[in-house]
Amino acid sequence: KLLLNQDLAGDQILVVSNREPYIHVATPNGVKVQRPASGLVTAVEAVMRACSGTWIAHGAGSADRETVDANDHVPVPPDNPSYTLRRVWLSKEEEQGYYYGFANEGLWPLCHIAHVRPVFRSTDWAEYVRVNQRFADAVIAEARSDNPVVLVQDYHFALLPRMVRAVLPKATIITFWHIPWPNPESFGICPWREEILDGMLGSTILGFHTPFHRKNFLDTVDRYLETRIEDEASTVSYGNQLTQVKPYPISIAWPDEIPGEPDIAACRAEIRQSLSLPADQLLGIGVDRLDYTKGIVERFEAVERMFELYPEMIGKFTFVQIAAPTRSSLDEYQNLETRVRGLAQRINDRYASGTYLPIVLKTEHHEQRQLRTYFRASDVCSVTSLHDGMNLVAKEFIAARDDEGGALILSQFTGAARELHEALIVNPYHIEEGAEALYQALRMPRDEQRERMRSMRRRVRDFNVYRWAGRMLQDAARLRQRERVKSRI
Ligand code: ADQ
Repeated sequence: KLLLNQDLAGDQILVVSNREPYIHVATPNGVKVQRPASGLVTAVEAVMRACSGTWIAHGAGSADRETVDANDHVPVPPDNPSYTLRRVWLSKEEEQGYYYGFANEGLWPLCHIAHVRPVFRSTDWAEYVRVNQRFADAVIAEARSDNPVVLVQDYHFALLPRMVRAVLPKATIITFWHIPWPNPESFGICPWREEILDGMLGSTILGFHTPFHRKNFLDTVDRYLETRIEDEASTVSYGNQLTQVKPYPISIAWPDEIPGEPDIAACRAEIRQSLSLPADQLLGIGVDRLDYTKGIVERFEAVERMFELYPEMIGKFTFVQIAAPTRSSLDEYQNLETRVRGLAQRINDRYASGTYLPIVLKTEHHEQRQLRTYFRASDVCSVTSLHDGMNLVAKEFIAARDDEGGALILSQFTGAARELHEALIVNPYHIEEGAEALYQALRMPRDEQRERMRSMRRRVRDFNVYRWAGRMLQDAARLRQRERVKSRI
């Protein structure tokens, strides 16, 4: 699944991410370990299992805080340990300022153009700097040599590459930015734009999902820093440091055949029964974190508009939205939840009758297995992000459809839309277009579904998450090899 490049064999690999690959939760029977549903964890864990490195993460709410050893080294996976988990324990103030404040009220809306105003507070920035330094110190403490391979994940750690570089100049630092990168004007409103760019350019390799985000980043660097950019070689030269900036589109682990999994007909029957819907009900599905970038309001408005335009769908079509609560302590997220609930209620008040509900809203986290059953049971999956780095839900829906059935509606503002051309591509801000796409999807002939799904399945299977990790590591190995040869001359 993942061929670790020979040239990296024996090298130490350190991962830094905000979230842990294993969450320790308290239960009546003691501390139990949960695996979060995340594409990143699947991909990066494959690397860690192959090379037995160390994964450094924020131990948010972990129940084993009191019981870990003084250095906090936990062997994982619990059933068959092959690498080490090391937590950085943050205080309430640090978590508030670094995670909720600067990362999620500042950088998140800054990078996603979703017309939510970023909030920049000096106090949050101070915590962000401090926490990046704490994680950088952890990397440095864990390094067994002067040139480990460090995999830095996401917008929580923009400053860390430079901080690690200052102490370990020979380290190979690969930073992957999981969210979009905006144009220079938009990014320019950040009061600490130069510091962020300088921090990121401490990386050896900097990865984005799409060539478009990569280009925005290079334009931003060009605007605000004194650098030399070689577009063809994909490098930024800044001070005496060279950074390769490249697109690495993320994906999912293509699922193995699941023994005993109910077939599509059984999934369709199970979900319709559980929702008290008739066996032939048309079903739409949306799965997201309850985040304002995901376009859930626009998705519901498109459903409502379809009912206005095509009243024959009233009673026949139900849309199920599974929305996992996220960052719920922030005002923007509470406001969104109120709006989403209000809109679902309004549409239901307008069109419900008897036991029929046009919109079913489930605001809970679901197991991956349950999501897969919903994907298999649905006629259409709707991904209408206002802006999204990639969007893995679109790929999970495709992977779940081994019958080559179902239709995918996909926002043109997702990274996924750059690969999945056979989806029904929509502008989520254009409600009429969304309504028409939904109507088209629900009436799509089986042959057309098959044709579109078949080529999307082939693409997601071939460009899976192991390919994502493998390509980055391969580039790192090539650069390390070059350095080794140079140092021998
Ligand atoms: P996210 O914004 O979280 O990721 P996405 O790529 O869709 O967006 O991944 C979400 C994951 O969470 C999926 O695996 C999905 O199945 C799961 N999930 C969503 N709702 C759930 C629910 N109710 N219950 C259980 N699981 C749920 C960020 C970027 C994306 C980028 C990824 C990976 O914003 O653009 O694709 O990182 O780089």
